[in-house]
Amino acid sequence: MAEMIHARGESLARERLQAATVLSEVTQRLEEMSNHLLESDSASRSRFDDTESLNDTMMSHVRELTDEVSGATELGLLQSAVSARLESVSRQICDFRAREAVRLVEYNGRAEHMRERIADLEREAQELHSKLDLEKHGARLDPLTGVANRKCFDERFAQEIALRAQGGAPLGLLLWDIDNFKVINDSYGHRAGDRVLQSVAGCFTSALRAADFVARIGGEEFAVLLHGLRLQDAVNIANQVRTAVQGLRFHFRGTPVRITVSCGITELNREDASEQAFDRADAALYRAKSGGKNLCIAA
Ligand code: GH3
Ligand code: MG
Ligand code: MG
Repeated sequence: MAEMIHARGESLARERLQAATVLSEVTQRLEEMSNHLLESDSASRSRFDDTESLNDTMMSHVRELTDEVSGATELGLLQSAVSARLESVSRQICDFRAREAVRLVEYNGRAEHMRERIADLEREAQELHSKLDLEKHGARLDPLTGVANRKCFDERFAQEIALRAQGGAPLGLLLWDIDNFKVINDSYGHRAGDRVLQSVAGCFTSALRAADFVARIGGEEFAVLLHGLRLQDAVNIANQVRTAVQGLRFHFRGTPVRITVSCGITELNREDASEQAFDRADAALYRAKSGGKNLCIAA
């Protein structure tokens, strides 16, 4: 217990550390984006000021030119005044365009930088999502056998019961228990017992359809939900699985180990609560045990 609590404490601390790292990275990215917006803001303000001042200069040129034209008495003087003005106007427009070009290069650089940062952020968010999915998924699997755990079974069973109550397809519940498992543990050791659990779980998943649901609900106890099957079909499938387990050629350190399983089967009624259905299957499993084991019995 102390080890488990310690391990859980360590894993919580690790998760907290991961979350803190991700948060600080996100904060840094957000700060970068906010700086980018501030820079863009000040760049567009300086562009606005520059355009305004160009406009003012042009207006004053036009005003002065108008005065010069109305005051001119000689064509030669008028021509040189107009061409001086035009030269000054064209020089100022050239300068303005050069400043615009610099601003455009700066703007493109900033936009490119921001695009890269946003792509980074999206990638990081995606990775975080997959990691969270994995953790969520991991919390629902039995680490030893890789099938669903008790918590996952309880949730799934409650969902299936609700669907059945609403007139969903038939559903079979199979409760399994490995026969004489304590003897296997006592004779060959706990590690051999663990390997037997893995082999039996593997046998269940490979003998059943992908849509069927397999869970390890206790030490050497498994539950299976069979979709769309009436009682007799569920019994037939259960017997196929039982025969497959019996046929496992399991050896531990060169010694053949006989493995068999017993099963209690029930079909769910529309009015069943999960406890009722579970108890029926459990009572049938008990009969399979007292009837000699390596048996499948229907409730
Ligand atoms: P029966 O045929 O009546 O089912 O008898 P049994 O020996 O299989 O059942 P019993 O309940 O007496 O023993 C089950 C044993 O399973 C006891 C427990 O130590 C062992 N066990 C529970 N979980 C694990 C596990 O994760 N690994 C191993 N190796 N053994 C486990
Ligand atoms: Mg048991
Ligand atoms: Mg047992």
